[in-house]
Formats: sequence, C-alpha cells, structure tokens
Amino acid sequence: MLTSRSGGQLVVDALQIHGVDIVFGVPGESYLPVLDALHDSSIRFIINRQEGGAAFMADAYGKMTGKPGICFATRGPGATNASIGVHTAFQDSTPMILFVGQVGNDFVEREAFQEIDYRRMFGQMAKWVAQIDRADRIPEYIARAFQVATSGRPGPVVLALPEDCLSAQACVADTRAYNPVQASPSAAQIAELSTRLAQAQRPFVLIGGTGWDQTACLQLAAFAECQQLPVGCAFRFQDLMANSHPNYVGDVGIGINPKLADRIKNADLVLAIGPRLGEMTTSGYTLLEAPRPRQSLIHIHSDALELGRVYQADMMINSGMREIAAALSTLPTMSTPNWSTQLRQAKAELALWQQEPAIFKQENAPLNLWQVLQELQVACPADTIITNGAGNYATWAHRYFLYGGLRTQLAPTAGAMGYSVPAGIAAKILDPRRTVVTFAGDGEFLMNGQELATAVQYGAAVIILVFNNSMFGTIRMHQEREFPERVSGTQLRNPDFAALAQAYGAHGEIVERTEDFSAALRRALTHTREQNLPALIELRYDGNLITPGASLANIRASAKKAGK
Ligand SMILES: Cc1ncc(C[n+]2csc(CCOP(=O)(O)OP(=O)(O)O)c2C)c(N)n1
Ligand SMILES: [Mg+2]
Repeated sequence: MLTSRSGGQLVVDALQIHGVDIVFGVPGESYLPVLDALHDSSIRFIINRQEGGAAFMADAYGKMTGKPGICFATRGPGATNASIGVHTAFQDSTPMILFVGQVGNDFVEREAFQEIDYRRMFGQMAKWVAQIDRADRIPEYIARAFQVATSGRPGPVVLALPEDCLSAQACVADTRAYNPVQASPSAAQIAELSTRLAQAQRPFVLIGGTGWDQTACLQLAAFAECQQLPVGCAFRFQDLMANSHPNYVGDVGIGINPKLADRIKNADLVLAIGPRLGEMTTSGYTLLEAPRPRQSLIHIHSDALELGRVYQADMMINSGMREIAAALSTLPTMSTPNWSTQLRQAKAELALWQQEPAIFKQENAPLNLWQVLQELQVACPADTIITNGAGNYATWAHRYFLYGGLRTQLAPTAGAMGYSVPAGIAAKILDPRRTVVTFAGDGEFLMNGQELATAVQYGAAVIILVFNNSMFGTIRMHQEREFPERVSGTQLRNPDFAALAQAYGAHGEIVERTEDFSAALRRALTHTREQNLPALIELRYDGNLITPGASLANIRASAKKAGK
C-alpha cells in the first residue's frame, strides 16, 4: 500500500534513491517543504552564502564524482545567482541538477513575486529544463533529470518546483535508481581506426571532456604507452593523465607551448578522444582548421551531435570514454621507431617549456612564482587537488604544476571567475583526506570569497593562494596589446586578504619574497591538517609580471611598435 507523501518529501526520497549524499544551496521560503524533508534525511545540506558559490560547488561535485552535483536555489534572485554554475556545467559537460523554487500554479503568469519562466531563462544553457506541476510526477521527473544529466555528453538539468506542488500530498511509487547510457564503438570502427593509426607517420592523441573514470584513464595510458604515442590534454582537462607519465606532452589550452602547437599542426593524424575541440583547445580553431582540418582527424565524442558540429572529421565515433578506452587498450602494438623518437622529442620540449622562465631575473622580482610552484609540487602529495578560476594567474598552475591524474584538477573550461574558492571547498568537503590548493586571482577571489564562511562552518581545510597583482590582469594584458598605455577599468584597490581570511576564522598571511613562501606553505599545511580550518596565503607581486613569457612592459612596447 502506497502512503501519502508531500511534494517536498517526494523530492528528498527521490534524491536518496539516486544516491545523493550531499546537496549545496541557499534556502528560500519557496521550497520550505524540501528543507523540512531534508531535516530527517541522511543527505547533508551544505549551506552556502551565495547561490553562485553553491552552483559552482555542485559543478565541482559533478567533476569529482561523475554523479550529478545537486544545487538548491530559491526563485528569481536565487536562480539568477545560480545561473553562472549552470552555464559552466553546460560548457564543461558536468553532470548537475539545479532545483529552483517557483511561484504556485495559483499565481503563475502574473509576474508574481520573483517569478521567472525557467524554460526560457535556462533554455540555452541546460540540457533539459522542466517544471514539475504535479506532485505525483515528481519521482518520474527526477529520475529523468538524473538520466539526462549523465547520459551521452553530461550536463546540467534545471527543475522548477512550484510551491503548491511541494506542499501537495500524493500517493505514488518511487522509481528505480538512474542508469546512465553511453554509446560504444563498433568492431568495424575500431578496425578502421586501427588501420588509419597504423598508416600515420606523425600521430597525436588529444584527450579531454568528461565521462572518464580511473579504469578508462589507465587503459588510455596503457594504449599510449603500448603505441608510444604523445598525449596532450585539452584545456582544463589536464588531469586525465598523470602529468609525470612518459606519454604526457603538455596541456592544449590557453598559452600553449608553441612547440606543442606546431607538433599538433604538423601531425598527420589527430586522434581526439573526448574533447569538444572548442575555441580554447584549438587556439581559436587554428591548431585544427575548421571545418576541414589539414590533418586527418578521428573525433571520438560521447554526444553524436557534437560530431560534425565544427569539424568534418575523417572518422567520427560516438562513444563513451570507458567504452572507447577499453577498446583501444586491446589494440596490438603498431608503434614504429619513428613514433618513439617523436615522443621523446615532445617530452623534451615539455621539459624545456617547464624550466624557470627568465622574467624573474630580468625584472629583479622579489617573488618568483615559478619557485612558488616548485615548492608547492614538493610539499604536496601526488593526489593533491588544484582548483582555479579565470585569470592569468592560472597559467602558473597549468604550465608548471604536474597534475597527479584523474580528479586532481577542478577548473572551468567556461572561463568563469569565482570558481576557484567554492570548487576547493567542495573538494575538501567531499574528500577531507586530500590536500586541496586553490589558486585565485585578486579579482577572482572576491567573486566568491564569501564562501570562506562556508569553509569555516564545515571545517573544509582548503589552502588558498591569492595571486595579488592589484589588477584584473588578463584584461589589462589584452588592453596593453590593443590600446597600449590606456589603462581603463582594470586597476584594483584590494583589501588586506590575510586579514580578511582571519576575520572569517581562517589562517591568513602575506608573502612578498620567494624565501618566505616555503615556511608559509608549511604553516598553512600544518594549520589545515591540525585545525581543520582553511588557510590563505596572499602572494603580493608586481603586476608587470603578467605571464611567464612576457612582462606588461614588453607587451606594451610590441603593441606600440606594431602601430597600435
Ligand atoms: C565572471 C567573469 N567575469 C569577468 C570575466 C572576464 N575576465 C577574465 S580574466 C579577468 C581578470 C582576472 O583577474 P584576476 O583574478 O585578478 O587574475 P589576473 O588575471 O590578474 O591574474 C576578467 C575580468 C570572466 N572570465 N568571468
Ligand atoms: Mg589580478
């Protein structure tokens, strides 16, 4: 006999059936029956301070686990705040479900208090947007939301919950737990791929996207090893292969090693496994020219609609990552001595690219950020998670840090500022045993720095490095390139970040000289381990040190020379 349950209870029961252990959100009076049902459930509700932080935490959860990250937000203002995380999850192909409150059906379409039509609002940035108008259909909608968020190319789903539906009672059966669906490559496709690969003189493997698990990553690495193939990781999917692996040759993103870019341009076969081949990964569609690349291209993606969208590849294979990795790992060895020589060269080019840049000596800089990265690498365990948002400071991690393998990087391919801090906190809440280091710019940190309160509340002992150059550096860099010496809208007057951290109850200190970093990092590591509280180190440095390769002064001078 089915018992009667409220809409709120049905929502929470469905979440439990689908294996949800943590949800993130900011409460609203629009979904009180859900909050009430959470009261008696085993689900942890992490209370955030801004829905942008909550949605980013849900995205980070999705990236860490491969399961949908769950976020709750109230009507209009809550939903608009959370939308940055939905857009990020969409571009990053992260499984996520955002539940939003909605005005009751008795008031709908009157532009009632905080009313928005979510189907129109989220239409372009979610895989599916729906409103559940009947309590007895809650289990069905939620099961479909999990299915959609995780099948094919993962992504975000938005479900609106009208107030009257949450307070209504219904007698309805629960669904079964969701079961994600992925395509598999056919035997004929694997045979053709194999033939094409065997004929290649200069093959290159580019991996990216989501849907990977530990086994798939190990199988991919075994395939690369067996065939002696160079492997590059697409923009911000740099953790799909341990960066110390002999076949890893670099990140294919913003600020790519020019030698690596040349290698990809000159390859005769690019085997792209999982990436969308987006603007950042292809250096603005130049590494591979759109729509017909000069190289032969085999594009493998979990979404059939992504294949042929930009690139008319020579072979397009619709497959999940587990499925393709398993198939590739069984191929016989076809490596030639030529391939292994190329791999050794690519690896040597990466090593050169990662050496200390000359800029710190040239500029006589008191704080050497390359040295900071070396100290970090030595002090942190191999499974350390590095998070970042948008900004030039992220280059230091992408170029110089050796990511330890799957799920050691949380970073938005969508380039959203404000991601770093919530992502770091979510990672630490999920896996408190692991060291988590957040890279944040001075601009970027303040977009979601309020989540430090969340970190302190839940004992999320993340280490935050604030790269303080007193500017929106990325924009200033572009500005000097296009409009030299006309600084506009990019300077920042900042708070004392260390004091700010202390005000939240975190450890905070400022480092301005290379020789002080090591001890500061040790204090931060000890503090986080012993106190279970976050620590922040503000790295104060001269804004002229804008990239490892060029100072702002250099960029300005070249722009002026070019007649800008
Ligand atoms: C939410 C959001 N707003 C604006 C931008 C545009 N943007 C990209 S990088 C950047 C500056 C980042 O400054 P900071 O965090 O200080 O890092 P820096 O570049 O100085 O190292 C801005 C404004 C963005 N990517 N995301
Ligand atoms: Mg800055």
